Amino acid sequence: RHRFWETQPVGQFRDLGDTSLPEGPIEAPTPLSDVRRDPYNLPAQYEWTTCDIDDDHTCTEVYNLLTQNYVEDDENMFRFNYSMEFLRWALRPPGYFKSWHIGVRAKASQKLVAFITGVPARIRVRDDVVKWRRSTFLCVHKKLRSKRLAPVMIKEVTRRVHLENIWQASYTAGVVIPTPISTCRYWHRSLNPKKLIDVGFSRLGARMTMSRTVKLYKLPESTVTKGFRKMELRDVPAVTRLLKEYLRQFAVAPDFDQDDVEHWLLPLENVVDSYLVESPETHEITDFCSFYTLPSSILNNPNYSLLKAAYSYYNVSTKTPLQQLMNDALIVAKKNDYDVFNALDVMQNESFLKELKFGPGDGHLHYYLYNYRIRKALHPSELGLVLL
Ligand code: YNC
Ligand code: MG
Repeated sequence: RHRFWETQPVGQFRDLGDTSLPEGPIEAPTPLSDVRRDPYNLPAQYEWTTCDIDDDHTCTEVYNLLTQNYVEDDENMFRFNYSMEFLRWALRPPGYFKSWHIGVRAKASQKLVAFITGVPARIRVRDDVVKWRRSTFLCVHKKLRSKRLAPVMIKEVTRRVHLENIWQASYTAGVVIPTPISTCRYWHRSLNPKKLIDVGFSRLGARMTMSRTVKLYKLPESTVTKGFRKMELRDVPAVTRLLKEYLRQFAVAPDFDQDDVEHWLLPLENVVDSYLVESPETHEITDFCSFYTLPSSILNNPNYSLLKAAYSYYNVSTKTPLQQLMNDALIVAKKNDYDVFNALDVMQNESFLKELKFGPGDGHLHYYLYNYRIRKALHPSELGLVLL
């Protein structure tokens, strides 16, 4: 039973496989004047706050809440540690709304105890481009769990999204709720196998020694593709064209314009890295790859406190084979001291994962749409969308 999610306009488990239901919005927009004006009620000891993440003090509070209470792996060995620069990047894309950065404080102590956010995005589902909200960073302090605070926060952010005349949302989660449009898996490519084994992220394979393992994952010193270089501001128009054309083939994908590409893909130190291939002859931009930086805190290890992880983001190959392009991405990540390179099995990633020595992880990532029905779950390779 899902006491909350069964009341929401999302695909319901009981409707799975019912081909008589139409694809598309589940509920029509209501007139804006019918959207509730007042915030939802919180338990009496708590109050809503809008988090101004431009403000260093507030941003630090958000950072601390998430670093101590956000997503952990199943065995509670690692916890995401999004940096402040990352949070500012993720929460301030073109056209963002401050009112969608929502916190909950304890009235007496003014301590920040919960957080939820949305950012605007245009996402295409098959032929339908809609304004969406992308949702992340839902977090409730560990001491306040299982008190049904999350549904109130989701309703409140939904209300504020409706006030901007937006009626759809996309989000991902590790938990199964009604109803995933697709279920993906993370794959991991060791860059620093010794550290990964020391901290319990991976295990020494059967019949393997440490030195053979280190040798197995060794990468060349420099990239092999001619014309491979970091993306620059002047590349924004070409990268936008390349990406637009490439993302067409997927059932669900963002609809990026140049401003989005500048924000989401232009390199930003320790946040997002993008490389491209410029043909040495024609100077045409033919290929593109990118990853974002999301470290995890290593809980309870005497020697290490942080795992430096790169996450595969958007990659486009037209001339360079995707496998070679991604191998170059691994090489630059290794050079920049990342411990592991992670990738979902979305887009065409399955074509290189095994060959480049990625191993499957044990967690799943489920993709969801709010107020939008898809008749049949999608294969991960039909997804052209990576959420942070
Ligand atoms: C989750 N991750 O099923 P039912 S991902 C959505 N996403 O409801 P309570 C979730 N719903 O099943 P707790 C969820 N996790 O009874 C739980 N739920 O219908 C549902 N963890 O609430 C759950 N961050 O307050 C149940 O649970 C109800 O105290 C139970 O709080 C949950 O950001 C949570 O994993 C996740 O901080 C806040 O466990 C807490 O356990 C926590 O009793 C660690 O809640 C951090 C963590 C989640 C990361 C993420 C995506 C969020 C998407 C939110 C949905 C947005 C919908 C779109 C809005 C519409 C806009 C328009 C138009
Ligand atoms: Mg709760």
